[in-house]
Amino acid sequence: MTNLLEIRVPDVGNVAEIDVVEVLIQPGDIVALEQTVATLETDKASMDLPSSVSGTIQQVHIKPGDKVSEGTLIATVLANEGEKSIPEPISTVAIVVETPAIQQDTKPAKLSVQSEPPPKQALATPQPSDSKAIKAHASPSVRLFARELGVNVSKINMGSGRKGRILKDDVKNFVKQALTEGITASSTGIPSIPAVDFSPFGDTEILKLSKIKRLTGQNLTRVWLNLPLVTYHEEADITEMEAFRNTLNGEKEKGEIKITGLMFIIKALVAAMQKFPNFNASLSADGESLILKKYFNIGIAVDTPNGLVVPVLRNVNNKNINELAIELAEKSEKARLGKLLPNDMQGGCMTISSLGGIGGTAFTPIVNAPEVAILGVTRAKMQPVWNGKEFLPRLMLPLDLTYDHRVIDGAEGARFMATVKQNLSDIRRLLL
Ligand code: CAO
Repeated sequence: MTNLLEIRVPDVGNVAEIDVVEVLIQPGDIVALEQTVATLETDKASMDLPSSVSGTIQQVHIKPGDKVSEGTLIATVLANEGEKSIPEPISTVAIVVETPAIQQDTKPAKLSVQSEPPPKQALATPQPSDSKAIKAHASPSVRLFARELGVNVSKINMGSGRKGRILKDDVKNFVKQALTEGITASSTGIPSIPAVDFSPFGDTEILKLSKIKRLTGQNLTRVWLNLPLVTYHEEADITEMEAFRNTLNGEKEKGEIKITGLMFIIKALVAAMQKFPNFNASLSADGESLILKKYFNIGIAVDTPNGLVVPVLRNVNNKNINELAIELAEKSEKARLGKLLPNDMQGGCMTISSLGGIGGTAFTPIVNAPEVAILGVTRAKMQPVWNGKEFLPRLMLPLDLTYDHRVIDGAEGARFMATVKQNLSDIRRLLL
């Protein structure tokens, strides 16, 4: 024998013409007793309509936009064995009043207010008080759903429901977007830069950012927000190194890859990393230990038409200057043609960002986390240097070291750079 029961709108206290804003069931759904089947809304309040029976939905008699009142048939349900429809009034109808904000003050006749658990920490946002969260138009079940996922509904600007009401799908989309975009300044509670209409000031054109630029931007933001960064500036006298480099290049056959100062910088850096193992390390995700690396791979920031990429030169300690020059030429060419594979850009221990071919006197590069430091290089310049007796013209190379201050102390950074400087000023030291 079939046991077909009905879900109807209970006694809602002389309120007629209540809007149906969301229907949460469809034929075939299994509903539990008290499970929300629809969200109703009056001018003043929003309420979740619970099922008065458990079983399988046979037919749904309402749709969003309908108007209902006490007794309106909501759905017919093939009830579970032994089930009887609960006589009205249904025990609890959860209600949220849109304004004013304080939910507990609301005492509509015959509707009991369902108290909801305190909100969890919102998804990457500081949690405003719940009374503020009520500003967002969402039913109690949607709020509860949002809380279970750690989402603060007040962060969802506009829902897709009637009059901008936030629906379950809006919460799901918010979570999806947050997961896809990763961390952003606004998701940390830092106010985002407001959108500006530039049209009053003149013509504009929209240019879509390349994928590399968008990914780099996200990564840089993540590092900027997570790492306490310090940049230390130093200068190395590369007069002798430059003379040696010119000699080497003078000996090269036509068409052979020339050696730039960068190759010596890579070697000088790795020699310093061998002396200061903290620079060849990454902080563990829990921030409690340091992972020391026994290999020496150096990333080189390469400027390409699509944005910045960082190919990695592996086991640099085992390669000579010429091998490094050839490898960097190949990898930077591949980078500019967009042909680098993910593997070409992985496994770096420290990165060099060299703007020396372009110019500059100093800059503050951002660490390529999970590495702990990055070396910036700008243009070498002839300068008068005092040797204790006289000024001599010396070729001075500006260097900028940015480091993660959680791992590297200021004095350690200064000592490291003193070693890099020494290695460059007297490249015989690289033989030691
Ligand atoms: N001082 C003076 N001259 C320098 C110099 C320096 N610090 N660095 C390079 N030069 C000279 C080179 O000797 C070369 O001169 P010649 O043409 O006379 O031989 C010229 O500048 C061009 O060098 P280069 O840039 O082609 O070669 P490189 O080995 O120094 O650098 C690479 C290679 C791939 C790092 C570079 O081409 C590049 O892409 N740099 C940009 C990196 C970047 O955008 N960084 C910013 C990241 S933001 O953090």
